[in-house]
Amino acid sequence: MSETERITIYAAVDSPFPHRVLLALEEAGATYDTIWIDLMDKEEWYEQKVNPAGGKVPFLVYGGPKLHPGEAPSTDAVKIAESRVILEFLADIFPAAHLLPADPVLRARARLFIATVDAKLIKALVGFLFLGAPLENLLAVFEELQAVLPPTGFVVGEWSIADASFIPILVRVRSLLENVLENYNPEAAKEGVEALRSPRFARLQQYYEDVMARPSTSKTWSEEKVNLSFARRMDRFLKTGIINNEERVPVPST
Ligand SMILES: N[C@@H](CCC(=O)N[C@@H](CS)C(=O)NCC(=O)O)C(=O)O
Repeated sequence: MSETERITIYAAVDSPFPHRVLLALEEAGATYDTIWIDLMDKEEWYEQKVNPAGGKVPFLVYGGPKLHPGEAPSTDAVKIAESRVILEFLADIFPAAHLLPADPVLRARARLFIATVDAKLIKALVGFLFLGAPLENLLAVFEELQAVLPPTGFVVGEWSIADASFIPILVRVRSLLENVLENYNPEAAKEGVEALRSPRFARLQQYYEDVMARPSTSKTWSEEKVNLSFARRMDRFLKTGIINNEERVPVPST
């Protein structure tokens, strides 16, 4: 398989999972096409023709001709779901980009970090935003992740797919607390902003500055669009109890 196969990534602006893949593609200096999916108004063709296993994003197509919205990828193209799997695939097909370090110990650390983000951070975030879980649960996971950061640099020193897994959530949480959540839960928003700026999170603040200075972040982080989209999702949630296409809670009575 050559590195010159066409890459198409199906992404949604509000989801952190495709954002992971976009970051890694930018870091690899890859040429790729993005097809944007609106998860709040998802068109049938996506699940029917592209990703029949749940219609989730991200979804990567490797090979085949140029794709347009509504088209099915060619049968001989490689098709990969799950952001973690896609990140590893990109590390494999772009070895010169060092998206994973060569040292087996650092590789293991990167993978463990990703596993922790997936197992704990996402759950704590959904719990805080939609299920009434305390902000402190989310902060505690940030603290746990901060504790494994080296004194300087990225998760395992050089930027890696471990950073790709974490950055989309970190930048979303910061921005939602600062810009959007005050309209829904002003006390928690204020508390969260203050906490993340406090000495408790000094290392994470430095990490955030380093991340924001990275061209891959500025090219892929659509802050305004993400915040607008989150507000749409939150308004729907308050009316219907729908968190996403898999989770729904009873609408709180007023
Ligand atoms: N474990 C998956 C999670 C992907 C996922 O849950 N994507 C959500 C968006 S956050 C999705 O596409 N949901 C389909 C929908 O909302 O219709 C990954 O890492 O790629």
